[in-house]
Amino acid sequence: MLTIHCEKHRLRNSKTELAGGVFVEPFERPSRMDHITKRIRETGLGDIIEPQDFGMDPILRIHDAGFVEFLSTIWEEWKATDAKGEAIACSWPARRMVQVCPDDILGKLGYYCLATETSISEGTWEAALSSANTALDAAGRLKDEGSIFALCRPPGHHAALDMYGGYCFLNNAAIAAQSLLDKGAKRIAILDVDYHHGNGTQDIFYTRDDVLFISLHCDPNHEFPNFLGYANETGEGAGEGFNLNLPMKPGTQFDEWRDNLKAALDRIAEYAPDALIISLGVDTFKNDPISSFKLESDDFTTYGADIKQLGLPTLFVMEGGYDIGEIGVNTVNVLQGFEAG
Ligand code: 7XA
Ligand code: ZN
Repeated sequence: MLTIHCEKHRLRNSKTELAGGVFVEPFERPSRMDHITKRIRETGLGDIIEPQDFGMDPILRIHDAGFVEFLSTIWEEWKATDAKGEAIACSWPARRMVQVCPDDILGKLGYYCLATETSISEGTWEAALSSANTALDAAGRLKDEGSIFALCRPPGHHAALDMYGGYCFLNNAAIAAQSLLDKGAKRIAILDVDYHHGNGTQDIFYTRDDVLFISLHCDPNHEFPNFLGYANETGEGAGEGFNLNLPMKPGTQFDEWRDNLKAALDRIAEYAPDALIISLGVDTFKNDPISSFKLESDDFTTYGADIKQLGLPTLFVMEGGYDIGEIGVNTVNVLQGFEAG
């Protein structure tokens, strides 16, 4: 399987994540990618190539223009202040407050941010752009390749129409889905297997029936992003019935997870999409430092083969996964399981 990957991801190298009341080295760090590319080479999965640059148009098909302008300029604006560290939101337009973006820089950060753990640092925008280009390049090759891996970093599935957070800035999977539709596909299914609910992807496609979004994740009553991802969120308007959330309790084991995967695959088969996008997070692994599910490394191979049974052109887009020691094995196990399935 061909992998698309951009070295510019290294430009996203934030030093601060607010976790447990203190600042820690971010879990979402550049070395994650090194472990995955090393495993791809060790196993001979296939070539790894750099993406082209697709410009801003495909990004603006998904994200709000004011949000994109904010992301592309905020770091320069932040550096011009007397702030000592990275740009971190600390106030929000909460309930019964005014939902308008203010001129004040901290106000702007709060307006566009959905979670405070994600700071903006030098190079964040350039890396986010390269990650979107990675997904776009892979989407453009999907027809010829049949299946392909977009090794995106930073990840994307929490990024909404006009919000960043959960380590995500641009929604790579959504941008790829829209590009496939713009090139003639009629229906796309996005299956999100990351431990966390893909709130951004849900938000983007919630009122549409040309993208079926299904997410398998830890119950948001107990886990980030907390405020979206419940089973009763089924879509709205034309999108009613095209959003399926399958939340599971903390500590879920593979047998139960796989039952939910089967339900997701049945719904995708019924939808009969032209292509399938997998938002591939491997933070369902038993030793993941920020998650609680109990998948073993072999389980990733098993479910890769399960997905193959749909017989669809399949684009894998990298999302989360933070056990640095096993992230390469678990990611490549899914892709190899798919190929062998
Ligand atoms: O899929 N999303 C992630 O892996 C990032 C989740 C960020 C959680 C931060 C909780 N403070
Ligand atoms: Zn995750």
